Amino acid sequence: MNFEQLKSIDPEIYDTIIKETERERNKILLIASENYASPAVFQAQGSILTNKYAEGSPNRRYYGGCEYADMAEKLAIERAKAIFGAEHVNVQPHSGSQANMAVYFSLLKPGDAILGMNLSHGGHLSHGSPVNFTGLLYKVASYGVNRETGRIDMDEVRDLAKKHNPRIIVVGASAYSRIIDFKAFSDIAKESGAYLLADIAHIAGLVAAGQHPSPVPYADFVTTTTHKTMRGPRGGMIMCKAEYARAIDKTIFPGIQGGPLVHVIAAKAVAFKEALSQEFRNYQEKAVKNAKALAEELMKRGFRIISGGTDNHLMLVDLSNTNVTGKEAEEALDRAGITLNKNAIPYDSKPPAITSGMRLGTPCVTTRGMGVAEMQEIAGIISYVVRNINDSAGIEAMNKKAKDLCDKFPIYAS
Ligand code: DSN
Repeated sequence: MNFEQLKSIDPEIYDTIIKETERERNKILLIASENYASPAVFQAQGSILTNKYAEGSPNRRYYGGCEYADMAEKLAIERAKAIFGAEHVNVQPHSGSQANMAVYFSLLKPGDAILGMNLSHGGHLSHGSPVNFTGLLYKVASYGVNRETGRIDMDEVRDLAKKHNPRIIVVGASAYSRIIDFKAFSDIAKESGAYLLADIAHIAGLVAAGQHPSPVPYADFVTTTTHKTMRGPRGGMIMCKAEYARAIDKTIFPGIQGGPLVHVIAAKAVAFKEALSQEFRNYQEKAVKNAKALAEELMKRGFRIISGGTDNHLMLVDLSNTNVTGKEAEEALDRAGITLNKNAIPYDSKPPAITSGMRLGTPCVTTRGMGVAEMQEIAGIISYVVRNINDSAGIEAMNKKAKDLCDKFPIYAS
């Protein structure tokens, strides 16, 4: 990547970008919500389209000169429809939270009830956490996972829906490793007269590639981010039935956003074109295989995985039997060249800044071409570090192993 002008005008920011590039090249990134976007995505996102104001939607803008902004946005919408089969798509949300906010604001009044997955069991802030606008504005009821199975208990969801009469049921997670039964959620939503919002931010790439069942036939609204497994630019998107199109578009603009980020929308279009390729389908299949292999190898080494394994791109490791907290594991592993995040496990007794768990995902390592053999090697490094957390020399040796793996699977090489 060529940053000559940036280097001369702002050497400090140039230096920051170079250092981040080195970090991403030279560490094994296992944060389940991250990925390596392609240089084509970067080029669209870093393009001249950032200059343009285009409030409104294609062919209905509040500014002149929007003909190329229209082209970019129409391409993004058409490609998203081709990937997911949605009736209506809005590609303007700046983030996944904004996408969710638009759905809530289209349907709810403050004080209405929503039912979502508990953040501490793997849900998301914007599904009703007390510290989020959803928790402040709405009456929230939360479902979790069963203590024994680690899986969503559909009987609990049904009972809570009956008891709380939510106007929206939210399904989707940021730390749940099992297939989500969207049809079962849709049945419960219908029985209780609620709308169904499926937030597929984590699994969108898998859904796009047929590695996870799609919620599109069942949910009234489907939201996602476009980075994570979709491997595009950081941003959000809403899909919905045609009958809600106008309400959603109006809530996004002028309801909660101003000018769309045309450069990001163009980059979303590029990512969607990539997502329509066979290469992308193969990639998602491999990411799921790699996650299974990593989970199996960790279990062989005595680690407990919540729910006993994974069906998708991530897993949640319970560290309770290791005497190491999530925070300690995250820090020691980073010194060993592996970046992941501490994560609360269901029914965690430790606070969110400490936690008893860690979350691992395979989107990044799979993008750089690693496979099952490398997952086994990575599990070995993780196991050594967690079990020898005070052995600085050993951790240094693991760091060398991690670096060798990165060198074998280069990313952003030029
Ligand atoms: N922060 C994201 C994650 O890491 O899963 C969710 O938005």
